[in-house]
Amino acid sequence: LLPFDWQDPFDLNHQLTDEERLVRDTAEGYAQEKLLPRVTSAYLEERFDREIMSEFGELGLLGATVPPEYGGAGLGYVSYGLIARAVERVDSGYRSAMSVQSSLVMYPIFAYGSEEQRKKYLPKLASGEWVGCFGLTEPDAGSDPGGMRTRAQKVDGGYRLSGSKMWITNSPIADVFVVWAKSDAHDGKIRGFVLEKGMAGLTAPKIKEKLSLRASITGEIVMDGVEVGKDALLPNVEGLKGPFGCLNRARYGISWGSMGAAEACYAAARQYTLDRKQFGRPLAATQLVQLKLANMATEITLGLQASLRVGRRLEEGELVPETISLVKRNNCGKALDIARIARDMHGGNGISAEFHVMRHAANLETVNTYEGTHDVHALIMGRAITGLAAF
Ligand code: TGC
Ligand code: FAD
Repeated sequence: LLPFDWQDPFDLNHQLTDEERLVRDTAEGYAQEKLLPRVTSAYLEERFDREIMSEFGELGLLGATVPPEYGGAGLGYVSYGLIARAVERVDSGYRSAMSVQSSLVMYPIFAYGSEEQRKKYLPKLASGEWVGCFGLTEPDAGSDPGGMRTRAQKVDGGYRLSGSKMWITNSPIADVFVVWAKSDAHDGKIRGFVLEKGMAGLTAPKIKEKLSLRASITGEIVMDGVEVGKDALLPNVEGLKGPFGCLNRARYGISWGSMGAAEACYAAARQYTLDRKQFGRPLAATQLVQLKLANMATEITLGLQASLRVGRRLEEGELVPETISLVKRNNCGKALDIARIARDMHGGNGISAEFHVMRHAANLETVNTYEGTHDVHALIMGRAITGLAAF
């Protein structure tokens, strides 16, 4: 009989390849040694340290699935998920910076871009020399991105973009902007454009005073008649399947990442309740605390196993978007519950930045909302289950 491993009951470790274990250990080592020591001050001061992108790049953590000829690491989707899990074990905001760059900026340029666009942008995004952002959401179009107002008009030699995007991760520090607009030159269909910092009419003001994801920088993208050449258009996709194709990858990564945050909260709650004595015994010796820890271990184990399954299917070329909704929704919702309960188990100390759990809980409020809210993913599944769209 093997002993029960409280950190890995289903032996996920041995379901990984040697390469995946190496990627995991590299990402975990970096996250614990370099990210954890600075996260509290970054969070309290609402600051994203730009050099983190260069550090990610040096370690090959950006665009992990992009082929090496474009600067990526050429890894599989499980490795990508393991990176997200390691980084989000420290902070969801740091994982956001990584996943936007990898899945929402590098992926569309790789999958939908011209050869010139790939060569121009991907190596510098992979190294972290350039930071990217992804503009889909607008002030009046969040869950329903088909209602976007941003327009691209045909002009001599290219396009003129007008409109604004809201709640955009990385935008105030971005060099490269992947934005989605309805294009008059393409029968009003949604098309992707790559914009660059410094273009006339393009600004990206920071959104201040967030109470969640404070170590991630978020902003608007304001396009006031930004004129771009024809070469700014992503030539190989049109319609909402363009942005959704990127979101599939990012949502899948978030399913791993949110479990990393949950694991951090579970481990913290376990240690805290072992150390803390009330009524003459450790809190961990009480039935209610053990029930909570058992529930956490169960949800994390099942959630990770589900993400692994979806990752393996992606690697086999099987992409069923509703299964990605299933794991994104389940894992984010469960991680948020776990973080809130871990906060409670820490008592008063639980509200202190020093113990990390409340920061995770506050972050996971955003993670449960972005990339499709918890309820929108239920509706995506509901449509597939019933054949009826209830949005
Ligand atoms: P619908 O009619 O369902 O689809 C329109 C077209 O898109 C295709 N499609 C997909 N293609 C690939 N993958 C998917 N997952 C797809 N889902 C849909 C579909 O086949 C169709 O193609 P075609 O060729 O027939 O035109 O579209 P709808 O307008 O009814 O959409 C409904 C809904 C709810 C599914 C969708 O709008 C939705 O998912 N809303 C949520 C919006 C969202 O997730 N926004 C995320 C913004 S980015 C972000 O949050 C980044 S945070 C990053 C960070 O910091 O980590
Ligand atoms: P709404 O769509 O207005 O939803 C409000 C509420 O109504 C939710 O509870 C929702 O579930 C519910 N609801 C909506 N439609 C229905 C329905 N049909 N039936 C029942 N309930 C419904 N976007 C980007 O494009 N790029 C980014 O980089 C990015 N980064 C983000 C970073 C942060 C910190 C945050 C907070 C958001 C970010 N987003 C980004 C935006 C994010 O994707 C949206 O906030 C999200 O998709 C929800 O849209 P909304 O905020 O407009 O909410």
